[in-house]
Amino acid sequence: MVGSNMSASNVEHVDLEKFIAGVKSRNPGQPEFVQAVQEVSQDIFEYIKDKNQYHEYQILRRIAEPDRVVSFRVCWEDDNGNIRVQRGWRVQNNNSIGPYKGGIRFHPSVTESVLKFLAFEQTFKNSLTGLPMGGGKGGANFNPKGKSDHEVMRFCQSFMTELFRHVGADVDVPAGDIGVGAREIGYMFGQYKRITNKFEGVLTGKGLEYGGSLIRTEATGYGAVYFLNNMLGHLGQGLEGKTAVISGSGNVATHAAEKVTQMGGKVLTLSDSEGFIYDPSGLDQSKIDWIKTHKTVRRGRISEFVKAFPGAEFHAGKRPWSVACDVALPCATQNELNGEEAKMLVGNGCIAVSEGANMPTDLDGVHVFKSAGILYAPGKAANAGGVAVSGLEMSQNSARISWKEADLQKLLVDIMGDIHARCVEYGGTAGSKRIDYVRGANVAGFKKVADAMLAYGVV
Ligand code: NDP
Ligand code: 2IT
Repeated sequence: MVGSNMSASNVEHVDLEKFIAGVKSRNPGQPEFVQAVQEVSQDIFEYIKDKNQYHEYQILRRIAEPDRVVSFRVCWEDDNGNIRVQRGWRVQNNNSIGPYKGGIRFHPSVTESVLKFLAFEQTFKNSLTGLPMGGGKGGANFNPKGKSDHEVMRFCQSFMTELFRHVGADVDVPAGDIGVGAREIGYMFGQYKRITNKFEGVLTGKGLEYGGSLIRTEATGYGAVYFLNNMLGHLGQGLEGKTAVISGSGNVATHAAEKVTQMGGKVLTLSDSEGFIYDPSGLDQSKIDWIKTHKTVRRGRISEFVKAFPGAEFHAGKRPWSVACDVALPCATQNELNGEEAKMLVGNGCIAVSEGANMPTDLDGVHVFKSAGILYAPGKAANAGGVAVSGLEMSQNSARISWKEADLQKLLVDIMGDIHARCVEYGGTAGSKRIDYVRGANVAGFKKVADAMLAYGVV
């Protein structure tokens, strides 16, 4: 490590306030990115206050400046023959510990700020998994809702026709995220293979027929529940008999609901962008399967659940945080849980929150959870199971083999256990059982990347 042998120098240390002011002024109009950097900075400044080399080498400043942001035009033709133009991006945040790695999001709300925040978070998350992956994220302001299969295919092909020059199995390995699932990954992989004439592990979340890994689909949601169970276990409790409120009804939410149910909990809610469903009798596997098919095959709305299951209620335009519960899993999108809603959860007796989504709780909400002292796992720790199994997919692709389901299931459980242990190590306080999981995840995620950066010198 370069820095460890350095003598104290005259280099001036920037303080936290100046640092944040700098981030704000360099990134105007990018509130999500600023929020994500703010969320880690206090913990990192505290951790490095007596570690000169991190200051001298400007490590956090450099992690908070993406290696590069690529933006490109994506033209496609809709079914009526209209030419449509979208903007696509790939943010390559940091590749100090491995190739850039992170999902692709297709949603009308995608901006450079959103992708920069996601790529920044991904850098810490991927480090926490213990696997050799750097941080990246990409996407486009394309709305797949209401589009035909052929429209989605043409869009994905056009997107990859630009993206292919920036990615590769040892360079940058994208995957799915909001609006990008098995269908979109298939279309993008097909186009990459066609353009480059290479069959390589350039994407993860692939179909099992062409290099995908077992349990990748389930991994994020399952992992978030394993993390929740680990937090409860640290206090001598478990999920059995606990009520859970979950938001979202996509890949992460439905698999989180499935695992909570399997572990003896009762899932009361799921949601989409139009409102939430509340089922007082709990969502069993057959109801969860109905939602999975309804959302991913029929591409329907969650409101239709109450027609199929009349015991449930649909609350239009509302989020589920007013429903009393023991544990909550926000699994939809960023800033979907604010300070007021966090107070409502805590006031109604919620003892643990595990974030399946990325940055779903806003800064006020985080403050409420932390000051209430409840178990609170930030997304970069709790939802790391998805990218962890992506990392295992990369290993299988490199070795040209496929591992068995039972082995992968065990690896996922072990990786989530290791992340929990790292959070305990860096987020604990001597003489107390209480763990600051936010600090633990931030510091543990930072340390590995930072030490690799010190080894490289100034690059
Ligand atoms: P999906 O596209 O499968 O599902 C997204 C869900 O969130 C849908 O129910 C959608 O509702 C809802 N949603 C999306 N945007 C909004 C919004 N602006 N307001 C309200 N609801 C919204 O995505 P995923 O399940 O894959 O991703 C969910 C979250 O988990 C994201 O934050 C993602 O970054 C994160 N994540 C995903 C991983 C993965 O492996 N897929 C890994 C780690 C984190 P609607 O159908 O109405 O759009
Ligand atoms: O936010 C995330 O971790 C993901 N969308 C998954 C990334 C991946 O490369 O599997």
